Amino acid sequence: EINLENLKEIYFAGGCFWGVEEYFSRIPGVYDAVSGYANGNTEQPTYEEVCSNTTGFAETVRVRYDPAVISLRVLTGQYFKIIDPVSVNLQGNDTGTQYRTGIFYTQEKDRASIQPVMNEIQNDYSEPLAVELAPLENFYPAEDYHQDYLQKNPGGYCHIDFSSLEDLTVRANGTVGIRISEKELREELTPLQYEVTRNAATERPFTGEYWDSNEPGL
Ligand code: MHO
Repeated sequence: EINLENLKEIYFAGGCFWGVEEYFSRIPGVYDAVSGYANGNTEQPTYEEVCSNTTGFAETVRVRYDPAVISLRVLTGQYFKIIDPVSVNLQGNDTGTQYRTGIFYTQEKDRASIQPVMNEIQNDYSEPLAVELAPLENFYPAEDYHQDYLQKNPGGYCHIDFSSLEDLTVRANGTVGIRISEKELREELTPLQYEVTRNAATERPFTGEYWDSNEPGL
């Protein structure tokens, strides 16, 4: 039995939420990922209002995770694999405030887990990171058709190149992001961890691979 009270949440804005949601849904220890709109200045925005670029919302994914399986630090490291952290309001083909990058937290102490990862990433760039680190001000789940979009629309628009991520992870053998089989996953995780991981995937068919997020990579 999963105790939902043990789950934590963090909010990642990384461009079009279709791909971001799909990505986090695949990470073991992530219980669920929900697409929505965060840190804007109206209430209950529609997708069209968010696209009008006058409401200040960022397409954002709420990630609920089990901290016994994956730490916020590792989760943050995974986030940086799928964004361009120095691009201002631009991810993939998509431009505008709606597509800004950001990590929005609900507990002040989460900053202390996230900031060191950002500092380390910053060392790799001469420009300042464009990623906002800020408290979550508001979050509205997006319309149903935006949830699990890439599961409902295989081959649909996705600014994240999942295939290049796989190549990268093969080369980075032994670090975060290597893909492991379900058999290995079962052997490596405690029954509770395994159940949480499986639960993240119950809504969708098992594809044979999961992200191994147990190794600290950053
Ligand atoms: N370029 C994509 C973005 C969709 S996303 C939900 C489109 O216009 O369909 O922002």
